[in-house]
Amino acid sequence: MIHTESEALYKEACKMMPGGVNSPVRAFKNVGTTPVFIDHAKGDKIYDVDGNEYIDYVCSWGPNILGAARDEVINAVKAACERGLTYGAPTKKESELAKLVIKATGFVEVLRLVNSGTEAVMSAIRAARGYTGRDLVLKFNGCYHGHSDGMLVKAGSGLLTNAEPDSAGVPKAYSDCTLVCEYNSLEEVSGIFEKYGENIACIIVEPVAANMGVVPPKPGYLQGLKDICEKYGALLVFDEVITGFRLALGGAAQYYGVTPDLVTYGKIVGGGMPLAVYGGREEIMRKVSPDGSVYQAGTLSGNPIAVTAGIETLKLLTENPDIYTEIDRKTAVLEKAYRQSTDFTVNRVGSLMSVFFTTGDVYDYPTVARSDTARFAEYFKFMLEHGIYSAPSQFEAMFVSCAHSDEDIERTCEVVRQYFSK
Ligand code: KE4
Repeated sequence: MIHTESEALYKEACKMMPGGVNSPVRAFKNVGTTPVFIDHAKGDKIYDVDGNEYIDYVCSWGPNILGAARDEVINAVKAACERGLTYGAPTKKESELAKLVIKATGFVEVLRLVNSGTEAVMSAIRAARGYTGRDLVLKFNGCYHGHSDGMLVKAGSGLLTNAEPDSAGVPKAYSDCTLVCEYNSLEEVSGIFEKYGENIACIIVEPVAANMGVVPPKPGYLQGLKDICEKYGALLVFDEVITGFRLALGGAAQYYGVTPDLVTYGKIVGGGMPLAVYGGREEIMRKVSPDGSVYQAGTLSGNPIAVTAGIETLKLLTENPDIYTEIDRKTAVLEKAYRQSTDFTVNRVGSLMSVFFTTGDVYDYPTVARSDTARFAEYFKFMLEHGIYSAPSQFEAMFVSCAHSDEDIERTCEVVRQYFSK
């Protein structure tokens, strides 16, 4: 494949934007090659500026569960644009989207629309703190919840200690309010709650971790977190920005049968537009301004264009439940091809999957960290050059959409077999 136009555009972009991108992972730094610049996408295909065609397993990091540029969504958004892009005032459509989320999840009673997963998480944590009157938040090593200061932290030096900043520009005062445990260890969580329980506002967790590659919860783990929260009067927050409306219409909460106190959604709920949600139990959400004293606001929150994309996407998912069995079946075909081609560890939950360039169980960040990232980079480049566009990092997930044809899945399996038989 030639990449001359991408290389030229990348050089120019780097002069004006950090890393030439508007989100770091897109810079392909983890795989040591020039990012491809995208011209357009349709269905399960994505096309770069040099005219190369790829089967897309990034799906914009999750939103494109229906494939890119789904006709019904595009047509509805086009019509909505004619009526104005934003009003900064309430609209009927926001209530229509809220009804779809409340019906789909079955446990969300009150919610607020915001513009990004980061904003949804930041706001949910503030609501949890406002409701409990407590300051501390517990998160898990390897889980990512957007770039609000308190979430950009890493485990402190000793066990059961406060976190440390994991980014320049995050004051220690912020990281002091965050605690970090290893994912999938209830023992560590119990220990931390014995020490800090009375001042922990909430646990925030990816019910299926997908930001260290795909790491499923061990049996009983999510329910165990809920039980510990109930014992100490803390709230359980599911960050379902990735899993929401993907693992099932009701997300991981439905898939695992565990109901959190608060939940965040992003990506799919906006149909590819900047829209995210936080919500949950009414008594908690009534704390949010203007009903309550927890302030949160946004100029473009619930704007009619993003809401239209979200409504059309959720309507299609609600009206076509077989989409979930289809994307699960297709991803299982991919999983089988990997498992038959390599001893490397494959984790899959529904239409989320990762191949880790290590062997043995991968169930938390330390076991993920055993992966050979240099070997992953070589695999990534081989796949890209053979027309398969997957995440440029060992620590991301593969996403499958209902637009992925059986032929394209089979073609991908062929390239997988080719790579691992080299
Ligand atoms: P955004 O602020 O990027 O919309 O959402 C943040 C976020 C929150 N919670 C979870 C579980 C997430 O996965 C994310 C964002 N996911 C990454 C992909 N791993 C977005 C891609 C990127 O950062 O460019």
